[in-house]
Amino acid sequence: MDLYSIKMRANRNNNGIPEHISGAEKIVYEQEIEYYTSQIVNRALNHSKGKVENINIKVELLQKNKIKYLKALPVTTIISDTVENGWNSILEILSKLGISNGKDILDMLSQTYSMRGAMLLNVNNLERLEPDFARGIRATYMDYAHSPNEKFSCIKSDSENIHFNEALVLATKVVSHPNIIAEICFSDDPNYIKGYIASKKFGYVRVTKLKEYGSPNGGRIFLYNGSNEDVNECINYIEKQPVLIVK
Ligand code: PML
Ligand code: MG
Repeated sequence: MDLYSIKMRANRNNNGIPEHISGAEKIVYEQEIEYYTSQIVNRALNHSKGKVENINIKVELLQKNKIKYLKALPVTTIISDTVENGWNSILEILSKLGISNGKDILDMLSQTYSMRGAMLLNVNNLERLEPDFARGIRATYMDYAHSPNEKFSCIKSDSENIHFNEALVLATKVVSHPNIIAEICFSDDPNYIKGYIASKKFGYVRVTKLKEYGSPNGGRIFLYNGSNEDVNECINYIEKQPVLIVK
């Protein structure tokens, strides 16, 4: 049975500049396209970042033999009672990964707040590797694998599950690339204060508090460890390689 990618992006005009509000994607069977498209359009219309003005939907047939299957990263949770403790836990994991400039890396997170995608950062010299700094790198073409008979069971309606489930897919895909040593993320949703650091070595480590409620700040950094000649192939993998995650 054919699989299709559905991608949604929603924005509103902010003095002539499109301001990103919401994005989502699924990989589904043909008979599920209508159902999931309406689910993600609804999501854009009810986003906590406010009213959207433009919603773009793209539906594409995928070549089945090009899809890569990956096992989801193992998940652990660190309970942080303050924002400071939360970021300190992330610093500790960075240091266990052999990354000694963690503080400088975290200082760069504020540059991601207005970006649509993630920063791709050379972990050794802190050089930004995205071709377009305002856009960043967008991880796409990924979802959980499901069977055609599962009858939409992979939709979870509460926002905690949506954030977590989508982030686990993204992180599993991104850190599966040999040159990505880790990903650091916290949500830009003002109602969601959790984030994570993901790596092949320690899996997906959730941190329960990385900001205060109400803050619209959030972003992602992919930490790149490799030669400059391999950057394009890595970006291509993150943005274009279809991946399905098996739990
Ligand atoms: C986002 O949705 O923008 C990021 C989600 C982070 C999810 C953290 C978690 O709950 O594990
Ligand atoms: Mg988000």
